[in-house]
Amino acid sequence: MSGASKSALVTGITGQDGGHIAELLHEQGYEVFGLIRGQSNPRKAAVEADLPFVKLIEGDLTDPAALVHAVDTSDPDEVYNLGAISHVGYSFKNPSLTAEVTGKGVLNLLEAVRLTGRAEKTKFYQASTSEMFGGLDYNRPGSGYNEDSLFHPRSPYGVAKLYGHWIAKNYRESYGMFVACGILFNHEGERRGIEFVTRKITDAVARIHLGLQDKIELGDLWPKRDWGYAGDYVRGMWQMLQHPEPDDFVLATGETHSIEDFLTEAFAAVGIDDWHPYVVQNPAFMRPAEVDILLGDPAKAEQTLGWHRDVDFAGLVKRMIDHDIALQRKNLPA
Ligand code: F7E
Repeated sequence: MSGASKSALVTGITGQDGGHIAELLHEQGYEVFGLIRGQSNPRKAAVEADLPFVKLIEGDLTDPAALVHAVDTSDPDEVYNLGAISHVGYSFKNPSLTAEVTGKGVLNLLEAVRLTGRAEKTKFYQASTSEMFGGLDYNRPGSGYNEDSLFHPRSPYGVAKLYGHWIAKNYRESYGMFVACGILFNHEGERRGIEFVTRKITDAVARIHLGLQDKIELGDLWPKRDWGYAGDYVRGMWQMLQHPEPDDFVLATGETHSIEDFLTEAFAAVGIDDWHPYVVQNPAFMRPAEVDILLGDPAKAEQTLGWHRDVDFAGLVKRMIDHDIALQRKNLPA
């Protein structure tokens, strides 16, 4: 199905998923609008260079009037609400702001769609997250979390996302809006921010490989995550909005790996067998409450949407390392 003559509004356009979905929508022929916040957002120039086809609209998820303006300007067939304070560690330090942006921001955007008379026209994708499950032992089914699993969020971020998830479902049930919630497990790639553990590792390994850095400081190394490739996951977001019925879907790989596994794979990619001499643990990167293990079961998305992931764990680490080595080489003096 082509998106020719369709319009989409993407919040979180400066983030990893915003970049991937904007490209996908542009390739499908959509007119793509992106919400960008801040008086002088330092990432604006990078977005303009990376995604020149995106029409940027200034506004903030905490500002209802700005969202009405954004929705009126873009007149979207599809809204992708990817904007959030998305760093779990940061959310412990700024819990109230996280509630406003990551939680109440969803309500503000849904209201902007509804109050401008677009409840029937506009399809809405809400970026829900595996952080809503919490990873606790008693709460984890053997085959992995699915759409029916219990929620027990373990961070201000997870709690705020749970509000966003339920208010999105509530607007589906209350107003008949086409609202789909994608419960996405960790997804990474070349566009991932350096503050997330995978990119922090691949950036450091690239620099160590090129002799630009000696060590990497990390927090806990035992937590396990179900890591997939962001490009595969944004395709799933789009598929959710093309499905005849609005619904909730888990996107995951069905595999889980510890941070130690990620280190092993990343260092092996540059020919280093033992990563221990390069890694220093620093309590500053540990969290007041940790999500021990995340493992998702994507069967519903696979069977209902025909979604599949192309990139596996080894492929993900390899493409991130290759990208970061090339990036560092570009910055080296000739
Ligand atoms: O941490 C541990 C950390 O920050 C992964 C977000 O996209 O996915 C992401 O949340 C694990 C945690 O991602 C460091 O304690 C150790 O156990 O890369 P992360 P996350 O917290 O899993 C979910 C699905 C989302 O929805 C979020 O928005 O790695 N860890 N040492 C570290 N983490 C970081 N960031 N930095 C370290 O130095």
